[in-house]
Amino acid sequence: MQDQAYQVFAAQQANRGINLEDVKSKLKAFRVETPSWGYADQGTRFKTFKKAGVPRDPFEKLEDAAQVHRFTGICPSVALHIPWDKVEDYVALKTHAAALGLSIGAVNPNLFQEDEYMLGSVTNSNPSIRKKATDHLLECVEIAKTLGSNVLSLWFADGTNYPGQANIRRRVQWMHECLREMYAAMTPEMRMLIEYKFYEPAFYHTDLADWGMAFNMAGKLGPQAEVLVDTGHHAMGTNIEHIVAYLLGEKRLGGFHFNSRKYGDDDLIVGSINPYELFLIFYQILDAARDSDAGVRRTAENIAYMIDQSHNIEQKIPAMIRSVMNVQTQYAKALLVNHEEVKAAQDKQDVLAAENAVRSAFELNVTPLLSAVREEMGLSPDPMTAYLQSGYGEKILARGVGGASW
Ligand code: RM4
Ligand code: MN
Ligand code: MN
Repeated sequence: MQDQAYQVFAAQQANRGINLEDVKSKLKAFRVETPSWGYADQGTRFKTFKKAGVPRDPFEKLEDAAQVHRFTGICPSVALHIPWDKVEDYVALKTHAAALGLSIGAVNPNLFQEDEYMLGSVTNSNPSIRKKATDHLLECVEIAKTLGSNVLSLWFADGTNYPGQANIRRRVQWMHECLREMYAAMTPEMRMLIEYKFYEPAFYHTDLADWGMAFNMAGKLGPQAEVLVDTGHHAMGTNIEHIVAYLLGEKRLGGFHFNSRKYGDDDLIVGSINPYELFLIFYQILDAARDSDAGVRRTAENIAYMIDQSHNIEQKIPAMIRSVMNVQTQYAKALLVNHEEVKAAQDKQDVLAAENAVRSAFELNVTPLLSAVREEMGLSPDPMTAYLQSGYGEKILARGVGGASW
């Protein structure tokens, strides 16, 4: 049955002028990183519901992440948040990851948990608090070195709640000073990814509120600093794929945090709200991967794809698998855009044909394609069912209630 569906699909794609072998090899090479904190208990500002089976420490978070990789085959790295994932012995953590077939991905310094940071971390008017924040950033560079990670991913909760609360221009300078020190400590292989968000926890202004501010900060720091786009960090109605295209054109797009949002920074399962947006993001990236400028192509090929999600009410491992599958589905659809067809329509200034060339790829059913790719990778064609039937979800119940929060 599956084979027949695949044959029909393959014939259809040959007719559309798509090189399916190329599509399949890109799907096999695609990787997306999962976040350690997505396996922990998380909540809203009202309540964190405690679940049975939640990992109790970073070692167990990696064990859960290994399950996502085992069934999807495309998630071999895990992002850490420090100090949420602080351990005595990072070499032991790295060894544990390797034994599970994983590596440590982005190291995320956390500058929003301690009382001193209430009025800012790297932007605090108190120099000793800025020093403490900078020391933490430097500590994270060292941890990344020990873990063999080359990505430092920065998000700052810094901002103010009221007009006049602080000097906005001065705060940006302070942030720049701290980040300059961190940048100088990085090895030449390391990348600093700078994330922006327009509100929350601060409600009047955020020091890095949008892509332009992150872009400007990255530009001031140097070529190893790039912008990270978290899909949940924009005002309603923002055209995220436009931001993506612009950053690609400027060779400053470093990575993504994928998640879905309906209203705010909701951190819902990727692709659960607006899968078309995700598809259009991938369309822009794949278009840039064909650019005549080698630098743009290189940027498009070096994007760090990550999930940044929190699970308040759902089971965490299957929720992560669902997100990974949804990302893969939209990537697969975007790989089926016929760029020559789009280009021909653009050259003729045929608006309807151009829009149709893009949208029609989104409307294709890629299930036969993904099933075939997974089988060729030695995986179950249906990772979700395979996980649910594996017994892992039941086995971890023995951990009891009261695992790690965040
Ligand atoms: C923030 C931001 C960061 C993430 C934290 C947990 O809103 O998205 O990337 O590390 O949440
Ligand atoms: Mn994020
Ligand atoms: Mn967020």
